Amino acid sequence: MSEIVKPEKKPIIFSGIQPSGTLTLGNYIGALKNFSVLQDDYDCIYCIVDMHAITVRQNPADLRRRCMELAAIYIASGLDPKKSLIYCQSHVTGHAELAWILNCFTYMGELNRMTQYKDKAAKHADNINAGLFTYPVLMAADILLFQTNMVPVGVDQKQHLELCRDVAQRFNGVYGDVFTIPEPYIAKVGSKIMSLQEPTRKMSKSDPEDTFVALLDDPDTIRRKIKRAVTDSDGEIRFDPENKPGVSNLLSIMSALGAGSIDSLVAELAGQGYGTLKTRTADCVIAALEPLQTEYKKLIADKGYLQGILDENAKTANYLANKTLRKVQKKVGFATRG
Ligand code: ATP
Ligand code: LTN
Repeated sequence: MSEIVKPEKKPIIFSGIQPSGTLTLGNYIGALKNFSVLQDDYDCIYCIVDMHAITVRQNPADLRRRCMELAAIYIASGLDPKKSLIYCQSHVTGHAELAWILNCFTYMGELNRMTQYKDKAAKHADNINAGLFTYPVLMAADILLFQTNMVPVGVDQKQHLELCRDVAQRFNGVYGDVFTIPEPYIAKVGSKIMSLQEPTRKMSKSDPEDTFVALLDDPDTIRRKIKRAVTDSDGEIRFDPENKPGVSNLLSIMSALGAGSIDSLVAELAGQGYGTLKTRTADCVIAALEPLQTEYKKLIADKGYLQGILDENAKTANYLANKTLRKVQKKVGFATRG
C-alpha cells in the first residue's frame, strides 16, 4: 500500500508595522529586512496595522495613503505576495473581536507596566486614550489569531510579546490548549537603531525628520542626515553604546546592513576620523536601500495591483482568523450560532 505523504506544515510567522508615518531605517533593520529572509522556511503573515495607528490621531487621507504605501514597501523589500500574506488589519474583523475577549484576560497592572505606553502617553499628553493603553492587547490578538510560532520585531516590542505570551498562557490555563505560545525573533545586531540626533533614544518614525533616515530618502538626503548625526568629541571609533551611543549606532547600522562584524569594522576604521565613519555609513545605507527604492517606485505607480492583493488577502486572512476566533468564542461560552 502506498503511503500518503502529507505536506509538512511550516511554522507560522506573524508581524506588523504601523502606517503611522514614513518608515525609517530603524523599521527596516529591526523588522522589515528580516521578513523576506523568513518567507521560504515559514508561513509568513505580514500585517499593515492601521488599527494600531489610530491610537495616535491620524489624518484620514494620509493614513489611507500610507496603508497602500506600506503594502508597496513590504513587496519592494523582497516579500513575495505569493509566499507571504500581506493584508490590512482593519479588513479582518477578528482582530477587534479577539482583542475584546483578551481585554477580559489582561490585568490593568500588566498594562500599566508597559514602557511604550508610558513613553507615548508622555508624548501625547493631550490624547491619552484607552486604545493607547490597551494597544498591547490588540497586538496580542493579532499574533494569537493566527496560531503564530514566531514574531520578528525590534527589541522595543519584547515587553509586548511577553505580555502576549502571559495572556495566552492564562487563557490556555483556563480553557485548554487554544493558543500557540509565540516566541520573539529579535536580530542580534540592529534590533534597536537609535535616533541620529539623540542617540540614547530609539529612532522612531513619529519623531522629527532629521532624527531618522527614511526608507525613501534620496542619496543626498541620506548623506546630509548621516553627516549631521550626533557623535561625541573624543574622536575615537570604538563600539561602546553606553559612553559612545552615536558612534556605536553608526557601527551597528553598517554591520546590520552586511558591512561586516562590529569588531571587523572597528579594526578597519581604527585611527580614522568620524568623517570617514559617516561617509562609509552613508554609502552602506544608500546601497542597501537602492533596490527597495527602485522597486517601490514601480509598485506604487500601480495602485490597482496593490489593491487587488489587499482585497484577495483580506479574504484569506479572515478565513484563517475566524478559525481561531470561533474556537475562542465557543470556549468562553458565547451563544451558539445557528
Ligand atoms: P511609531 O514611532 O509610530 O511608534 P515606530 O517607528 O516605533 O512607530 P512601529 O510601526 O511601531 O514603528 O514598528 C514596526 C517594527 O519596527 C517593530 O517590529 C519595531 O520593533 C521595529 N522598530 C521600530 N523602530 C525601531 C528601531 N529604531 N530599531 C529597530 N527596530 C525598530
Ligand atoms: N506594536 C508593534 C506593531 C505591531 C506588531 C503586531 C508587531 C502591531 N501588531 C503584531 C508584531 C506582531 C510596533 O512595532 N509598535
